[in-house]
Amino acid sequence: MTLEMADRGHHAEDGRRKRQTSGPSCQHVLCYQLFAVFMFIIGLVGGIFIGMYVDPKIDNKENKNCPSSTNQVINNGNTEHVPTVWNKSSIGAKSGECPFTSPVTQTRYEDTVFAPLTNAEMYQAARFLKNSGIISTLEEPTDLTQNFILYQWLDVPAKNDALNYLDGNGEKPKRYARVTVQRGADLDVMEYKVGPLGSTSTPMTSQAMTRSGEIHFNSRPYEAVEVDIMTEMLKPDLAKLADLMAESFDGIKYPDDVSLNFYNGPPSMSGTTRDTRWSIMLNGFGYDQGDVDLIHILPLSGRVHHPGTNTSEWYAYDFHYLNQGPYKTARDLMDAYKAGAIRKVRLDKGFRASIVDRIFPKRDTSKPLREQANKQGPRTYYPTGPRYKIDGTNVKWMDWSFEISGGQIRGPALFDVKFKGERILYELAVNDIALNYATDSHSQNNIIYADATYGIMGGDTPGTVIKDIDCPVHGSVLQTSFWWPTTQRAYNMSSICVYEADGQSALWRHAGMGFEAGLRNRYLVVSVPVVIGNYDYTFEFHFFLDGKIFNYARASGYIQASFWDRDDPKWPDKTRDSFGYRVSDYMSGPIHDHMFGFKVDFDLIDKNNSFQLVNWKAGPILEAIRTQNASIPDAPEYFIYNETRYIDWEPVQTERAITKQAHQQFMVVVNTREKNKWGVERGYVIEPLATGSQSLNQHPILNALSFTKHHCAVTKRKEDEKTLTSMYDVNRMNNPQGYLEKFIDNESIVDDDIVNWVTVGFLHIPTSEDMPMTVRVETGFLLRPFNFFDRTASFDMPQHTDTIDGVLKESEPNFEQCAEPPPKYCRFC
Ligand SMILES: *[C@@H]1O[C@H](CO)[C@@H](O)[C@H](O)[C@H]1NC(C)=O
Ligand SMILES: *[C@@H]1O[C@H](CO)[C@@H](O)[C@H](O)[C@H]1NC(C)=O
Ligand SMILES: *[C@@H]1O[C@H](CO)[C@@H](O)[C@H](O)[C@H]1NC(C)=O
Ligand SMILES: *[C@@H]1O[C@H](CO)[C@@H](O)[C@H](O)[C@H]1NC(C)=O
Ligand SMILES: *[C@@H]1O[C@H](CO)[C@@H](O)[C@H](O)[C@H]1NC(C)=O
Ligand SMILES: *[C@@H]1O[C@H](CO)[C@@H](O)[C@H](O)[C@H]1NC(C)=O
Ligand SMILES: *[C@@H]1O[C@H](CO)[C@@H](O)[C@H](O)[C@H]1NC(C)=O
Ligand SMILES: [Cu+2]
Repeated sequence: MTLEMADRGHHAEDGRRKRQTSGPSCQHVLCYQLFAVFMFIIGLVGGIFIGMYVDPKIDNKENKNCPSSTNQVINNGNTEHVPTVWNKSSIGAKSGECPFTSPVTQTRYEDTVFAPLTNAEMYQAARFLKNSGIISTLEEPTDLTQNFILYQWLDVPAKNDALNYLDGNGEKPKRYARVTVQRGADLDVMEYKVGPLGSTSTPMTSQAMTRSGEIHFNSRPYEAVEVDIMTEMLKPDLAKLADLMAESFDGIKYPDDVSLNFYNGPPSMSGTTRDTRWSIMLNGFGYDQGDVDLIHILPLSGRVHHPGTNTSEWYAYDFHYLNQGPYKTARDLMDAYKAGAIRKVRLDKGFRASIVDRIFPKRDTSKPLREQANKQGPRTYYPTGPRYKIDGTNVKWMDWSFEISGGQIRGPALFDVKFKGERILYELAVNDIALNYATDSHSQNNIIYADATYGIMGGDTPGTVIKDIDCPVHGSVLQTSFWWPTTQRAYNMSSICVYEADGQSALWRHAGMGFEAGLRNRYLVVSVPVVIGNYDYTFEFHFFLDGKIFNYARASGYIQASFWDRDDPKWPDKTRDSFGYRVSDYMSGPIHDHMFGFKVDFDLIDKNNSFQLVNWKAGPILEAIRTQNASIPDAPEYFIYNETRYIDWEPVQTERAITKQAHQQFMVVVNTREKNKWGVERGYVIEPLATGSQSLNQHPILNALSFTKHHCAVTKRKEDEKTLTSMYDVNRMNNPQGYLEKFIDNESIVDDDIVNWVTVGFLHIPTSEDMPMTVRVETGFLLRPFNFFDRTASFDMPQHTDTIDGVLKESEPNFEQCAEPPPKYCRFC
């Protein structure tokens, strides 16, 4: 569900890279002035965000607003006071705002080894590349033959270097940028490692990480310059079709009412040429040129042949109207249309005017309020202030500690995840999201997106965290930066929210006859909402008190619809076709999947781990017993049934992909040299939540995006096998070069540094409930201690225990009634 680019008629703009792509009109000064104002406002709002939630000084000032500091009652585990937790007479009592001490002790990122690149670092790298002649411009590129920066992200230090530093003796790794450069002059894309960044005595260098010509120019991600040229190029053709558009599509005027979409279909199979499908769609809401829904796609489409940089060799062809074609030229299509040689469609009059009412996400005022819906719902707050600390990008909470990282291409990542002083993971990272659509449409069948080709945390909107909706008022917002190729500038966005959540249910409980005990489930959340065109994904990492980590991938946003041709004679059932349901007036919801690929690099205690499948089986008693001792002659007499369940251990010796789980398999990572008190190998189990699987067998996607075939693949960790896809492979699927399957080549993974590549996803059959908006679908996986501790790790927490004799009473720390600070933020004011 990614929209690469949408030309907004005369306000051409890249819809996917909202506010990023210059269209022809964006070359007008006014457009940039507006943009500058916009970015200024973002700066201001961003500033307010930082001020409120990150800057400790301002937080202190806010503390002065608290009526008195005696408000801050923190019981440090002493249980001599009877807790007032359930003092009913005090509930509802008027009191001051809750005490709040900012959890953010340091806002500087650059001191951290894994921190995402900052704006300043991106500029430093860009200036260096300009000065060394590797890029030809630091201004907005206007010509395809220029060499300019596409994207930048942190070049994560080699693991050995990072560990040597983290674990005590090594030198602190310096920070480097990984920079992709589109080289129109050389007809390729290059990647450079640029640094060290910051002020160091070491002179900066740029090291080419790819060979010249290795990444073909035509397998590059889409960018604005070519989109603008294609848009301009299509203008005369579309002008010829103006009557057809007006007649068919409720009187629309070209270009004012129409946007152009260029889809990644992908643009090439070989990576050496470039052809892009386009279609038109109705303009959306009128708030910002970049606001697009992908619902109103109209059945007028075609292709552009646009390899290389010599645009005089580019041409438009393959025109289709209502899936009828191909017509070589717009003129041919118009002639056939005028001659009545083809079937026509006519949208109902007034349809266009109803778009905002039908799909803009506002309350449906034609419906009465539900009973009591005019009251505020339950809310959570920190009665004694935050219990986590954020130092730059280092987060600490309840004996957990980790580094927040990530970049604009691959999305969020966490490094050096430790619990109770022991390392659990070296890296836990989102790597890619793959989607593949099926629908009966010339422009949209087989659309394939690999979102890392465009950027997962890459600046579709400047502030993706929506306070009080996906991030509590008291949550801490961290900013990350992205590089926008269109202006060759870096921008901040409020992209990460950290907060402690109240699960409002028991993490564990037992109520006996003479006692009751339990622990309320509270957990730390790192929430990263990203916007990729029409779709929103929220990645959440949840850290639990007992050592579990839940990883979620959630989806919401607009579906990418397809035109529903109600008069298409080939479909007998007018409510559905082979690829989906009719979901609205002229919309069909194309089936597709969302497959999320994660990198999970466990370092349980130390780097060298092993992988086991604990197979959950069933069979005759004797068979079960003989899996452990083959010389047992007979089954013991006391088993009452002949069939039993049993488990069977399979140490996996060499790299392996787990694709179809024939029986239930527990995927366990262990450190075979580390045993718990009971002599058992200490481990963690990887448990996918409900997940869809790849159903394709021969499709070209299966190489480039081979991670979609597996639930999990385990490979030996290598510095040159950093991510599970190459960001160029989806544009050269017949010749992929950096895909997961290549890593699986029978190397030993016993007691070695290993990586688990975990894939989870959902299969999406859009229904009418996806209109106007897909309502939160989720999947994910759980990392759970598996004999890692001698006993449950959460029993060191203050908890609730109450015995009938009154002798043993334990409770959570005391607190005094206080008021949640009111929301104080506003993005657009
Ligand atoms: C309960 O709250 C009331 C009002 O704040 C206070 O007077 C009373 O002492 C409290 N009781 C206990 C047991 O803490
Ligand atoms: C965000 O932008 C401001 C102003 O340009 C800058 O001072 C700050 O360092 C930026 N933050 C990051 C994370 O780059
Ligand atoms: C671009 O293509 C045209 C048409 O094939 C050709 O005449 C021209 O020489 C080409 N220009 C360059 C710079 O190669
Ligand atoms: C249990 O089942 C196995 C396999 O079907 C069979 O060989 C064996 O005789 C059975 N044993 C008993 C005690 O029924
Ligand atoms: C298997 O079980 C038999 C019978 O109890 C026992 O004698 C033998 O030592 C066991 N084998 C192993 C390898 O433990
Ligand atoms: C993998 O390696 C093992 C032992 O190292 C060997 O026996 C096996 O034949 C190899 N398999 C393949 C497919 O190369
Ligand atoms: C981990 O395994 C590698 C490869 O077998 C070995 O060279 C290294 O010494 C081991 N490291 C530790 C900490 O055991
Ligand atoms: Cu979907």
